[in-house]
Amino acid sequence: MKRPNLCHQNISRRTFVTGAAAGAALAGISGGAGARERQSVLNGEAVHTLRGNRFDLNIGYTPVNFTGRDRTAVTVNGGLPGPILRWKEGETVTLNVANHLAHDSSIHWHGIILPSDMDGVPGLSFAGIQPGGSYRYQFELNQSGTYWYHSHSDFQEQQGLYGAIVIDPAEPDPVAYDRDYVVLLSDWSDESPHDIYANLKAEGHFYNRRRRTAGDLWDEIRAKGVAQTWRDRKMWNEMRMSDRDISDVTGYTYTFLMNGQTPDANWTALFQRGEKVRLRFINASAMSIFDLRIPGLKMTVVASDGQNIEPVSVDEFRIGVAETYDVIVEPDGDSAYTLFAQTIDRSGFARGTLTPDPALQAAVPAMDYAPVLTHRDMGMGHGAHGDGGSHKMDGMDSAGSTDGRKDHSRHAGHNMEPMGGMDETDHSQHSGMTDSALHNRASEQYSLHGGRPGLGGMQGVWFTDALGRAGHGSNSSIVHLPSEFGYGVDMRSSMPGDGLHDPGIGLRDHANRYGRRVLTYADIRNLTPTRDQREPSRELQLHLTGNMERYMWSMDGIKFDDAQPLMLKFGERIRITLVNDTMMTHPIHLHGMWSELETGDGDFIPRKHTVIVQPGSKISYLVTADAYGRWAYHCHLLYHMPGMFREVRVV
Ligand SMILES: [Cu+2]
Repeated sequence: MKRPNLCHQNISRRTFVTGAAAGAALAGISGGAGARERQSVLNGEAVHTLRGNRFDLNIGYTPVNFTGRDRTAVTVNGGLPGPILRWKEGETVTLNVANHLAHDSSIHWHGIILPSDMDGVPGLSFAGIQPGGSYRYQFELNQSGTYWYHSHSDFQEQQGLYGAIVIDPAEPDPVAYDRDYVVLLSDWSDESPHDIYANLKAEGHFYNRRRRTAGDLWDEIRAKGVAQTWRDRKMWNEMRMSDRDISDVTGYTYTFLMNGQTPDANWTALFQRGEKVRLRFINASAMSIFDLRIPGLKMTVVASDGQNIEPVSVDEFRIGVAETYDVIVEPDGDSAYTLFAQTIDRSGFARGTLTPDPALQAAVPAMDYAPVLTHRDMGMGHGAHGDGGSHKMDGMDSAGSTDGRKDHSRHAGHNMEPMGGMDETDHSQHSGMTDSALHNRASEQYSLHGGRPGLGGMQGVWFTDALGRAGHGSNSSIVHLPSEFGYGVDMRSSMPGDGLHDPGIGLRDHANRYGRRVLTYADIRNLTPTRDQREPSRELQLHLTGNMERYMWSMDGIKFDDAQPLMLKFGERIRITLVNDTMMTHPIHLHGMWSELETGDGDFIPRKHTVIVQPGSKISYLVTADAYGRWAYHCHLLYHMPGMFREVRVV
């Protein structure tokens, strides 16, 4: 197998990260669409906007150069990203998509509620688009807001096949603004995605060059003493994990793009004095989670995943792969501002500029410190001791004051294996209940094989009794199925943390350390009342599982190829509780239906299409199964998707 050697390529890491050697990003624009406009930006490589209700989209190959090396991207109408599609709520759009690739292709309209055969997932909702073939998508738009589209075939998304969708509302927009920009974030690699995947399969840590050094060791000993340092190291080593596994694919191969521009190319947007500017952030990355801020500007978050929310003023927010956030900013008329999107592992950033004057740009800030994983990220519940800071593994990642976690003491059990070195920590809260005890208890109380007859076989744990109230999340026990005890699963969270109030790894102390208010899911409240006011009739507990060293990903320990579809009954209202039994942050996307995130207010439940599930944490949302057919349900990290995937079938 061909293994790329980054050293031989004579490209410095800096070149990758900032795109320092890049020339023009695109060789030319081709494709058959009619009238075009440009986003109002300065540098010539603007993303085109297509308006109307009939579109001709051509998937093809386009030469690009982001790092000084010529490469071939897979694009829509020759653009990376593809054109911005600007639609109008209430209209029916028709999209004729032609495939000029040598391979099958597809376009999935992410977050758009539509019939199953228009969803664009090969093998589930249609057959895919063959080379030289085309497919006519047609559907009615019953929503407004910021969305995006991307290929659902092979690894084409990593190669550039993505673009923004903006749907203007039929009713007057509740959000006031003077101009708006799409800000689409993505990750580009000069390596082929198949090589990246092969490298990860060969070694899960291939792109993680941040493993500890001798200098780190001495710092740690100074901070914690020899004994504690040794215990912590021993634990991580025995688990064959690295506490710096924040991202699998990093700035060592990625150049991070904003609207297709490298950090050095500096995508730039103009405003005039006194204007309110709406920025529509879309994370169209294959693998990169970003923390976004605009130094010097407060951001008022007005929409999440296309849905209007009660405005929240923040300094920083995390945007998972496939999520979208719309913010309003009111920049000072005389200053330029940097749009700064650093990756979750701080291995690189995307950057752009918002300015009243083409001659002005703002400083590019240094990246924040790189976080390390802690006990709480393994679902071991130490965060439940007040703010979690008392059990941090080093000084870098205390929980801050953001925590509103519940008492998890009744969710007993503590079974991280191998467990060497951990016994000295404070386990007073844990009863030490074993997994088999949990199994027995679960088997007594709940059916492991589907809560209702006639809805399929083995498909996770369903709870039907004493469910928590709609909007307030799960109160069910954590159950690890027997399928979670194979070699494909190297960690199980027995006391998963609260995925709602925690801003996430690397952001927990930003309020204290930098005075930044960071958005959490708990801050999000829908602008309009919850449509479906019913209580859930049953609850599915689904575990996100994996083995990092072997780079295997699954749900409930079962990879997609071996899994049964999750069967839902048309019209029913259910709760899905996701338990993250891994140390990575997974953005989970349900097609065809909304994921109504239970953030504590049953009357204003926010609707999302993609939900971040933090390491060692759980989170719940409600789903109304109002769309017949076969739907994809998966982690949106591209290289996790082959395994961490389920079919959801509404019958
Ligand atoms: Cu994942």
